[in-house]
Amino acid sequence: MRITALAGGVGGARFVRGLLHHLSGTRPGERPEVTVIGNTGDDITLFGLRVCPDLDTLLYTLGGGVHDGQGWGRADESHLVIAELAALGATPMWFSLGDKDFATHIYRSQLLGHGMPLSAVTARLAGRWGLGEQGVTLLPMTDTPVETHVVVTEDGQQRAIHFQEWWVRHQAALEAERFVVAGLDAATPAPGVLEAIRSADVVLLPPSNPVVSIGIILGVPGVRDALRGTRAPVVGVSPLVGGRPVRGHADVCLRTIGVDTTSEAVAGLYADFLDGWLVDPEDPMPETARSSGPALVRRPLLMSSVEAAAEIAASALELAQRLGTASGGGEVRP
Ligand code: FO1
Repeated sequence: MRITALAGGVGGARFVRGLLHHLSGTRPGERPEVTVIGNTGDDITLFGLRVCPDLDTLLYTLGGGVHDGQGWGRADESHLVIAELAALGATPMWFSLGDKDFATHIYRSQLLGHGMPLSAVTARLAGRWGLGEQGVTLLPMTDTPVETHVVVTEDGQQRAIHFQEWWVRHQAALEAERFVVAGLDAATPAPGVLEAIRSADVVLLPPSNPVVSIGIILGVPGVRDALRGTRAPVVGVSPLVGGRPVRGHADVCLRTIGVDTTSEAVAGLYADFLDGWLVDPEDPMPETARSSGPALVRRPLLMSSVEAAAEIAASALELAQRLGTASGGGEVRP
């Protein structure tokens, strides 16, 4: 069995960690292969180093090295390098990079500098974190540099700033006019991305940001068509609990693209390929949406622990199994 997930940073990583926890009960030899396609639109070059926040959050979370309180960066981190950079007067200082995290960016930048594609670099980093032993392949959505920028108005002047500056420095509080994703139209899916969608038994959309995480992956030419064409049931998990994102600024991102912060509206962004949709019990998504939209399952969606995330992932797989059986597909139970 092959499971493919599209993922952003913290929400995606916690969901996939829960999925792996759930699958760890599977008999040896029957363990599903999991391919994670990570968003690279958040990537940024800082101090001459290429930083890939979503890929790193996935690596650290799945590898057991993440700072769990933050959800990103390394556990037991020190900050000597950034302090020295500050003393030197280097900028920017609004993005906190720890020493162990710096090592990832130095190594990645060294390999990229030698001409290695990001997918191969990511595979090398995944080896460090033991992803292969867990049956996981982590793929960047593309090897081509893609960067999300946000057009903001400040003092009556419009300008584009990097997504990280908007998200981290301004906490998404600067009024955004629109997102501009440099390099996306010309990007090609990284090796294995389209195959992972086409040959999957189940495709999962974790509760990642639908605009600046999943939305960016869907914008890589060919990805959306592959999702429309796959024989696998596509099951998503709403990123909204109690009508709000659990963390991050998905509500602001949705407003910026003119979409309501509701599970129904988010499902609408995936309407052309979404087969099943998990929403929170109190979600106001109308039952009438069942007839026209994806199959709906209500269950608590707060990923308060690895076990809670595992149960959500199990529900997503159960729904996929029902949908696969209904459409005459094969057995998808792990
Ligand atoms: N998020 C913050 O809110 N503040 C930070 O200083 C910060 C630093 C950082 C460093 C490395 C990394 O991989 C992630 C980091 N993040 C930080 C999280 C991250 O930038 C965003 O949450 C995501 O890009 C949005 O998905």
